[in-house]
Amino acid sequence: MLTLYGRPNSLNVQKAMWVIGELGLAHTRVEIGRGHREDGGEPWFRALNPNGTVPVLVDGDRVIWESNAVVRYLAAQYDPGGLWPEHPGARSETDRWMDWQQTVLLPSFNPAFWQLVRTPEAERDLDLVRRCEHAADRAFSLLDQALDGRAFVAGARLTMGDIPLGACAYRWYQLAIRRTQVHNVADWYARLCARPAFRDHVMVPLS
Ligand SMILES: N[C@@H](CCC(=O)N[C@@H](CS)C(=O)NCC(=O)O)C(=O)O
Repeated sequence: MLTLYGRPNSLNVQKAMWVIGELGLAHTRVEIGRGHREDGGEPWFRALNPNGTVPVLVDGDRVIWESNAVVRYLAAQYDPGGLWPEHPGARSETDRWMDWQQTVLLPSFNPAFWQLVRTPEAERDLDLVRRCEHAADRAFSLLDQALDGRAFVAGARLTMGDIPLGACAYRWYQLAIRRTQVHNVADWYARLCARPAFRDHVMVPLS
């Protein structure tokens, strides 16, 4: 039995829950987050993840933190040949998008999310939001090119590479910002929205 620690409106928790939902894995989700890191974390939780952040996955005596590591673990352990491409070359085509999500895509618009969703209206930095619009447009345009002629980011079927990207795309489409037209991304996003596990675990209210 898997135990997943995290709150449902956390982007990083959503990645893990989406995979759990896709694969129909038996699990318990323990509600935790928002306050743990800021408070320094409770000792029992810090013992699981010294960062004090969610998600944390416990599978038997194994503890995994960092959301993309959780996604990789679940894919490799429970869906080899599916979400987890077996061939190293094919796997690199999914892997690179997971790293790109953390290093390029999320930083491009995450400050806008914090301004528009987590900051009181009177204190918002709208110049920062405008800068994020441009950065996110550039990042999603790059993804748009990669999705040209492909149903999913690594080819014809959903792989773990789509998971972090899809969770980010939901946020980007929800934010009250200006967005460039990216038709391949829109088509891919529609395919994700047709998946029950995506709807159940990613398409939830932002705040
Ligand atoms: N790089 C980490 C980031 C984890 C992270 O920052 N998680 C946030 C939620 S998305 C968190 O734990 N925030 C504090 C909290 O919710 O108490 C990952 O991908 O897992």
